[in-house]
Amino acid sequence: MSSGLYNTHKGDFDKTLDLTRLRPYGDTMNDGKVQLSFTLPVKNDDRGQEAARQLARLMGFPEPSVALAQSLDKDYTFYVVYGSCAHSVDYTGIRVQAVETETMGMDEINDCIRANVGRKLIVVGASTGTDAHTVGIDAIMNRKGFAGHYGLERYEMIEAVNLGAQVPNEEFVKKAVELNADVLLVSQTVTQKEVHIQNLTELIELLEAEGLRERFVVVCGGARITHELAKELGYDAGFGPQKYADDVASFFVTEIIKRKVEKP
Ligand code: B12
Repeated sequence: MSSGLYNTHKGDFDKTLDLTRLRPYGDTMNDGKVQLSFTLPVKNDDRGQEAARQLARLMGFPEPSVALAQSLDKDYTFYVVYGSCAHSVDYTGIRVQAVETETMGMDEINDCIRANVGRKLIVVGASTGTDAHTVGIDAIMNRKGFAGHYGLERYEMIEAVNLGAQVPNEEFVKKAVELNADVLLVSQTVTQKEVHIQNLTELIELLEAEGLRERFVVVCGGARITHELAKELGYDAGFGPQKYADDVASFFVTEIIKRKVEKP
């Protein structure tokens, strides 16, 4: 039942781990301990704390304790609640849809483009719609990169054009055609009221309406983007946190070569 990690990490002294009934780990195996935080639009008093406890019980924490109640202003209070989660999940049954391309290093990616495409790949990226967050797309595209991974601008065999934030889908598509792009990179950070779904869907619809969808490899990313969601919305791939330029470039280079083989 247990993987190698569990054997070396804790299996020697704890035999109670059951991955079919996985629960959070706090101080001891299976104790279910969780700390959660939320804000209630009420003043900071005993009644507010009891409301926080009752909500935590309804969320599956039978004996919650309020570790912190802090006034944000006179009518809003921030709570940190500590408790044991009563639920478990079957980890062994979980299957996720993930990008399967193996990540190459920057030099390897450049060599791969040189050998298989024979010219620079043109990559156009933006944070689209009303989204003003640029740090995510910059992390992937800017020369200096992010967390020790160089960005696409540094890749010798990639022409990276970062259009910045709040780029309307129409303008994004126009620019992609003008630059004769191979790859479109779309960043979405704000997910309030599902605005990212609307915006990402609109881009695909626009590309389809203009007969351009197959012309580009289209990839989206952001803090709450999964590969599964991206595929559902008609994208070739989706990348979230802990993914960098080399992951993304490995994906689109492999995809472009695959398409060349299928439709030379
Ligand atoms: C910095 C920031 C801002 C800055 C942005 C500055 C800038 N130039 O980007 C400012 C102050 C302007 C801002 C404004 C707002 N923000 Co803000 N902001 C943040 C903050 C603190 C950090 C985001 C960030 O930079 N992360 C770091 C990057 C590197 O991470 P990342 O985006 O996930 O990127 C990684 C991956 O996701 C992936 N990736 C990202 N994009 C792409 C694209 C592709 C193609 C690929 C392959 C991969 C990829 O690669 C990156 C590296 O691994 C977050 C809270 C937080 N701590 O996350 C809130 C947050 C994102 N903001 C939020 C909100 C609500 C707003 C505002 C609406 C607030 C307001 N009411 O005005 C406005 C937005 C206005 C607008 N029109 O968009 C919310 C979003 C909630 C939601 N789920 O929708 C957050 C989560 C804060 C919160 N907890 O409420 N914000």
